[in-house]
Amino acid sequence: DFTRIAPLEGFEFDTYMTEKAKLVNHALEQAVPMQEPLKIHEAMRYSLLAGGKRVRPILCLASCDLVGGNEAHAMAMASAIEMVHTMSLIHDDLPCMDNDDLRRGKPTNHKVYGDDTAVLAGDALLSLAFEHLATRTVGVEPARVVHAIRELASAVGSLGLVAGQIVDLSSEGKQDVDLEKLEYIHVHKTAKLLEAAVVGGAVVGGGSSGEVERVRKYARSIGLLFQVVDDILDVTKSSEELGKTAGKDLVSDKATYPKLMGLERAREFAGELLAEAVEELDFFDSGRAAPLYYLAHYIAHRQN
Ligand code: GRG
Repeated sequence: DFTRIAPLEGFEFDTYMTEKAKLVNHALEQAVPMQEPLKIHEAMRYSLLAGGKRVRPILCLASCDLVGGNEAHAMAMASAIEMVHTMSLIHDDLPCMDNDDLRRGKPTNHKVYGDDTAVLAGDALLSLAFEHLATRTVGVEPARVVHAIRELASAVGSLGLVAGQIVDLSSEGKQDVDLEKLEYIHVHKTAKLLEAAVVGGAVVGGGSSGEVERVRKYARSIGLLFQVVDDILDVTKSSEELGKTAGKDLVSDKATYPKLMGLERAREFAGELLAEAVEELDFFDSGRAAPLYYLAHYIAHRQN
């Protein structure tokens, strides 16, 4: 159901997003200052501060707030998540992976700094993410910090983002990608990091294990939703561009939800995932849940 009644009259979602993105950008700016060696820090900052919607760090802050935590306690986690996300984009854009020239409306990291520096900028951001999370999460019980580190590490590694990427790369140009494999790729490439963001925010925010598991379910649904909507947008946008009913991804080789289940069923599936996500929020105070509620709707209805 795409049209559930909003739980909080007067919640200004756009203002919320702008304000939180500003806070995140400020924290990221501070987390990676310009210093020697200049070249590597310039390359790290180039991609990290390139603009991005900051959906993951905002989810992290919103989840901390949901369980009654202090937002300042989740800022290091939120920044670490965006560092990991950015490094995955830098590496994904490399010639040995997707070979993309543009990202966030700017030339990709390797186009500006060369492949060697882009690899290192990614490595350095990955390492800094964990250092930052471990050293800059203050006022939180150490066991909770360790828990947050563990969530992020498992989301990134060979059973997380890297798993999704390797299966995706191995599937390229093959015709055997069925719904199960497509879901595996998306759950690992996209949903795992969203899950770490939301769960990490609840963990450092002092959430109970019951609350943490509820937000994990929310995150899994919106993670897959993010990708189903992406696939739908790919089709509908390219059909608009082409002025045809069948878009690029209905005719190209790449497996997508609309291609494997049809556009209408993919839309229904997105609606089901949205409903599943917001159902988990019913157990929380509706005022505190409003940002996550609107974030789920934002992911479902975004136009780019
Ligand atoms: C993580 C160690 C490690 C290596 C990287 C390359 C790789 C392994 C994984 C690829 C991950 C990848 C590129 C996933 C796609 C994620 C995705 C949905 C990106 C788009 O996210 P948005 O729309 O982008 O939030 P902005 O620019 O707004 O942040």
